[in-house]
Amino acid sequence: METKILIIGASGQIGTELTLKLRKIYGKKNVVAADIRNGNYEVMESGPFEILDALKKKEIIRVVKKHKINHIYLMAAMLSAIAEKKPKKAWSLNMNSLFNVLEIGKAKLVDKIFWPSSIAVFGPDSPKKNAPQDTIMNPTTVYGISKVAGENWCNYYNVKYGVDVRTVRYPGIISYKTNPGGGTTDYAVEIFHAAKKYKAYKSFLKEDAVLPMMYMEDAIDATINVMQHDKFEKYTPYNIAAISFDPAEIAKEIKGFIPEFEISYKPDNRQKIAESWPQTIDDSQARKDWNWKHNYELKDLVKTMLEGLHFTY
Ligand code: AKB
Repeated sequence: METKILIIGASGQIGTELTLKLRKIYGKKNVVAADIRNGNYEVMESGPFEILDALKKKEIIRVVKKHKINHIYLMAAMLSAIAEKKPKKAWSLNMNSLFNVLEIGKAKLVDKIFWPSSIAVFGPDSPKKNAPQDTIMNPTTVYGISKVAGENWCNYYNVKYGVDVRTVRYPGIISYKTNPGGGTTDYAVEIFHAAKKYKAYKSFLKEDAVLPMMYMEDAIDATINVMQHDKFEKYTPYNIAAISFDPAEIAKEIKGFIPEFEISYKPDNRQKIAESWPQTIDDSQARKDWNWKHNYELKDLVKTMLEGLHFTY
């Protein structure tokens, strides 16, 4: 059967680049982008697009039937920092959008679902270094709580109703093509724009706030690879890791390209969120089960970001 994909949240940071990559692999007409707002020019022009609210199940079903969709990627979510400001709205969006899609899986209207989780599932009680996939979680953010709950619901629908749902836990994702919005790891994208524009950046995280990060291309590969894998014995929310660094380290790398670049620090409420997350995570199971590997080290990422942004400024 031909793969027909629906991406909900296709105008967001990861959704945008995921849409373009999936269209390259599966063909433009087979990948329907959907979001509550229009996407960028490339997303809108390169294939079918539907305005779609992830909270409206009937609407999702209509789009699924119209395009004969069999795989859904649910990328719509409210991220950690903004979710702290709008807890109920975040909970509603993050959970109810997932329920909608899981119910569609239960009704056998689609046969595979991708739902992303995050390093936000971990909390202050989790190991700071090399946090295992299965460990004490106890997240202290609304976003983290929604991700742990979501993972449990994915497992429930998988065991009880045989829904094939797949999950990776994203670290902070960095790209020059699309901007994140409302996350704690957003500084690692902002810093490049500021370096190019002003040769200076004021970080909202402390200089030694080490967090797991990843270049977008690696994140997209992980997402597509976990979906392309034949069949998993059980639902597994996979840790995926690439690099970990703090603001001081990335600033030093940027200085290698832009010697005048200066970083200063004014930590805000996002520092507390960062402190609740691990610095590094153990992704050995993903590496073993479906050959996950990252390609971008810190040096490659910094070079690619600065070269990519060159054309934007
Ligand atoms: C955030 O900072 O909220 C996200 C994430 C780590 O899931 N980038």
